[in-house]
Amino acid sequence: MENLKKQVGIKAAEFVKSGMIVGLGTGSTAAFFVEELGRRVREEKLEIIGVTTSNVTSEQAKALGIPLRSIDEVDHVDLTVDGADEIDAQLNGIKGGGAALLMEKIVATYSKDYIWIVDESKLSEKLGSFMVPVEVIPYGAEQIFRKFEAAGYAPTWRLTDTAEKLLTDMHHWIIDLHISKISEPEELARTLDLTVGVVEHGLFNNMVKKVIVAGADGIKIIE
Ligand code: ABF
Repeated sequence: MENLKKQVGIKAAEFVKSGMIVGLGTGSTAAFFVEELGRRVREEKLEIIGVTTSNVTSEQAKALGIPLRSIDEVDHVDLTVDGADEIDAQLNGIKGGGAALLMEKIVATYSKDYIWIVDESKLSEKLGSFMVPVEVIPYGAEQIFRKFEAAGYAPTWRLTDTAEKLLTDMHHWIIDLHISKISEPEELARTLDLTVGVVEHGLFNNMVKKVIVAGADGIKIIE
């Protein structure tokens, strides 16, 4: 599996040209993309500006010598490459398994081009095999949790290894929804968007432009 992730990470780096402002995704697959960019910066003198989607990715980019700016220090992002947890046949996706969904969605929003890199295990006919992360403000979060229970979303708190509520890079909590089949992801997204106290959620509908998938029979690009 790691080899498939590495393949798509390197493949996606081919879309990066000198002079680009590049959104750097989070997760184990995106880490291969960032690593390849670092190699090209070092060995090919690739000139790019990176825009991070998490503290973890910032640390990786800094260690690789990739210049970084915050999203507010650039006019736009030319290309963002990121991982995903599940993608349906319409290229709607679930992200946030890595608890970085808020910064990832912000950077994706200001990106002219947007690519996901995944191994084939992430592809589903319909979303729902992976939980839907929902980032919430701590004050009132318990009320939201009860609302989700009543709605039949089978919510669970995103916890640390020591069973504490995980605090995201932007200092919020995450409630994960376990909804087995999501036939209308845009309807669910609207419901979540209208829930007071929800900052953002991991449904990335109609956002990605291209998905690079590595599988047993090689790499394919879906767009
Ligand atoms: C990140 O990539 C997250 O949104 C998503 O959860 C994760 C997928 O991680 P991996 O590539 O390690 O499967 O963007």
